[in-house]
Amino acid sequence: MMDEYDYAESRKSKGKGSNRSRSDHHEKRQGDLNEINVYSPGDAQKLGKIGIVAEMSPTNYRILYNNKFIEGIAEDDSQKGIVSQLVVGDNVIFELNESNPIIKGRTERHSKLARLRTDSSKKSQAGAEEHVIVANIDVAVIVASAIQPAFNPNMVDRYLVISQYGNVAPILCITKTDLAKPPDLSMYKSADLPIVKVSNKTMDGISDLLPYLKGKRCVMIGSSGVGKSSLINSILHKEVLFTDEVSEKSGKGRHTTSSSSLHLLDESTMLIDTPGIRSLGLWELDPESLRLYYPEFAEFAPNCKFSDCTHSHEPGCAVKKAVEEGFISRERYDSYIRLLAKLEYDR
Ligand SMILES: Nc1nc2c(ncn2[C@@H]2O[C@H](COP(=O)(O)OP(=O)(O)OP(=O)(O)O)[C@@H](O)[C@H]2O)c(=O)[nH]1
Ligand SMILES: [Mg+2]
Ligand SMILES: [Zn+2]
Repeated sequence: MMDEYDYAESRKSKGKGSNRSRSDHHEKRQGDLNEINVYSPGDAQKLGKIGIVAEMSPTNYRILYNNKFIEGIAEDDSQKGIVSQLVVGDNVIFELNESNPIIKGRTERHSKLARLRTDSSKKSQAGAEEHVIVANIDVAVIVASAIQPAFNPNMVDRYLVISQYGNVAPILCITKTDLAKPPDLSMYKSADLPIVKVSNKTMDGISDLLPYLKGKRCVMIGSSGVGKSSLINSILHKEVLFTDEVSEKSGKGRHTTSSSSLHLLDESTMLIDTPGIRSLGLWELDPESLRLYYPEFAEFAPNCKFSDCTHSHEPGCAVKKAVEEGFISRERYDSYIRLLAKLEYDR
C-alpha cells in the first residue's frame, strides 16, 4: 500500500527543479503593487518565525505555528497586498507585533494546485496564466461520490491532471457508498492511483484512508456536494466543518464551503478543505490548454513537424518520439491522450 507513496515521493523529487523555475516564472506576474518576498526555506529560517497559512480572507488570516493557530489582521495596505498573494498552505515568515502576526514573506512553493489558462493570443507554454489555489501539499484526495452528485470520470481526470502538474500525489476517494454501489473504476488500474471507498454516514472505509494521509499535508478537492467537508469531519471525529444537503432538484451541491481551511488531525497531519472546485474555475479545461499541464512536453514540442501538433495522431511528432525513447513517461503521455480524447468529445 505504501509503495504508491514512494512512487509519488520519487516523482516529486524528480520534478523539483523544473517546478521551481515554473513557479518563479509565474510568481513574477502575480504581484501588482508590492510583490511578496519569496525565500528559500534555508534563508527563511534566519528571518523570523515560520508558520503555515491555515485560512484567510482579504483582511484576516489564521496561521498555524507550533501546533497552535494564531489569528491575524492585515492592518495596512502593505499587509493587505502581501496577504492577497498568499494561499492556504503557504509557509510564511512572520514577526509578532503585540499578538498580531506581521507577514514578511513566504517560502518557495514545492507543490501546488493551480489553474492554468492560455493567453488567448498565444497557445504556448509561455502564454500560460497560473492561478494557485493551495500550496505545499503532499496529497490531493480527489473526492467523488458514488451518487448525488453522480460519479463523473471526466472530473476525476481533470483533478488528476491538476494534481500531477502541481507535484501533488493523487488519491481517489469514493464517498456515499451507503447510498449506492461504487462505480466501475477499472479505468484507473493502469494509472497507479490509490482508491479508497468510504461512507461518511456509516464510517465504513474511513480507516483505510488514514495510512495515505498520516504525516502529510492533504487537500480535499472535488465538485460541490461530494462530501469533502463531511470527509474531514469523519476523519477528525467531530463536526468542525459545516455541510449541507445536495439540492434535490438538480442533484448538485450548493457550494456550501466558500473558502479553504486547514485542520490538524495530529501534529504532522494536515487536512485542507476547499470549496467545490467549480467555483474556483478549475472546471474549465479546453483541449488546447491541456498540454500546459504536461510541462515535460515543452522541451520536445518545438521539434514537432506541425506547429499546432496535439501530439496525438500527427506524423513527425517529437513528443511521441520522446515517449518512445523514454524521455517522457509513458504513463503521463497515456493520461494526456485519454483526457485529450475526452475533452475533444465534450466540446
Ligand atoms: N449518505 C451519505 N451522505 C453523505 C456522505 N458524505 C456526505 N454526505 C452528505 O452530502 C451532502 C454534501 O456534503 P458536504 O460535505 O457538504 O459536501 P462538500 O463536498 O463539502 O460540498 P461543498 O462545500 O459545496 O463543496 C451533505 O448533506 C452530507 O451529509 C456519505 O458518505 N453518505
Ligand atoms: Mg464543503
Ligand atoms: Zn507533437
